[in-house]
Amino acid sequence: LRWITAGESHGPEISAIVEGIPAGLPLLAEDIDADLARRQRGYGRGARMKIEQDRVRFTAGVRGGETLGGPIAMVIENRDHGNWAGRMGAEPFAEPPEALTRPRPGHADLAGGLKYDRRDLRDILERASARETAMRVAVGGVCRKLLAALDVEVFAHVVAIGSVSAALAPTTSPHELRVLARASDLACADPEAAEAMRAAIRDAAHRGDTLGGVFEVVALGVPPGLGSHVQWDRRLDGRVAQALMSIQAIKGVEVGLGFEAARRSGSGVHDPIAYDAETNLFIRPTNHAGGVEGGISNGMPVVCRAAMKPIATLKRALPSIDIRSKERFDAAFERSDVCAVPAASVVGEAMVMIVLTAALLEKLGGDSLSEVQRHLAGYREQLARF
Ligand code: EPS
Repeated sequence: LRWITAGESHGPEISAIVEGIPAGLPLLAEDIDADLARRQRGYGRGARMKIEQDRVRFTAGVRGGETLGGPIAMVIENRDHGNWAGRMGAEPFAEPPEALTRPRPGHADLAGGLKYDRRDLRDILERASARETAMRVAVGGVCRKLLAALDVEVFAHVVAIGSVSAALAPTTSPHELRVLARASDLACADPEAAEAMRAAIRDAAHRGDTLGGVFEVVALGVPPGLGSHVQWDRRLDGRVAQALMSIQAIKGVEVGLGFEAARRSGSGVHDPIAYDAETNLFIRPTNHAGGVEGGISNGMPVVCRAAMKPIATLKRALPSIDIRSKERFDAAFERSDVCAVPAASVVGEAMVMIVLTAALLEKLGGDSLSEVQRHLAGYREQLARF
């Protein structure tokens, strides 16, 4: 599976190409649009999301509602582009737009300007923007369709915003978690915590500040044997960690117990192995490993978490230096989200779906959906005979 995105936040559109999805997968734009809409929602989002109405348009790789096996090309229109006439087009400017020379702390502005030698920092921030994550969600949406056809389901939920954490009973089933999270405007399965989170977001907004948080991604139905111990870049947990860490504003990733495992002794960490004679499958009473051992999925749900820093665009700006005058200023503020953790959780879901789709296709092979499904059935038979 190969994929790549293109596009600037206020350019005409953002786009993606994904190659390696087998032929014969039923795929409609509306399947993707449902995820795009979820990414746009969430308590704490800013004014830009009132302008955009993300919808995907397939421009290659899909015919009559089914994939063809070739590269799938998709575009999403940036409705805000209309407000950037003369400033964001590909043609030479009739009149040079005012250069953005004041880098915002916490953004790519300064590091990117230095690296690419751009004196108008808009050339950096337009691509660094989290607008790009809409396209990741579109690619993830294509993967969701394939995963569903292979009985794999992935969902995310928010477990913390700022200093408020969700308290979830250990008996909460993954199904309940998913339903509760979907019903919440914060993607949080604990309604009481969600109320406190909303208050914390309102409080941050009043103070001209922003908030980060933590979300968890859970993948159900993942067969054992995805990823490999034999080489560093084939380890499934390493691939999931890179995928999550690559999301704008993510500063930490955990798999299973994560950092908590370092505080416990071994007997409180490793999951005992049991056997279910009815299904002929090995089972685990606990899942501290988060479904991955030795870099290989072990048949338990894959569970990982990502920590998002607070949005770097602050109403009460932090000190910075104008790159032209070298003088100190307090950054100008236009608009921003106060908290985008619920949106990031939808992006995290997409990134994990992309990694699992790639790993499944590597394990199973196949050029058509029916061939991949046949290979999975054969592999499951092999597992039951082990
Ligand atoms: C973003 C800044 C804001 C966000 C944007 C990401 O956009 P603007 O600068 O136009 O107000 O709204 O997020 C999206 C557009 C989106 O679709 O998620 C940033 O600097 O990363």
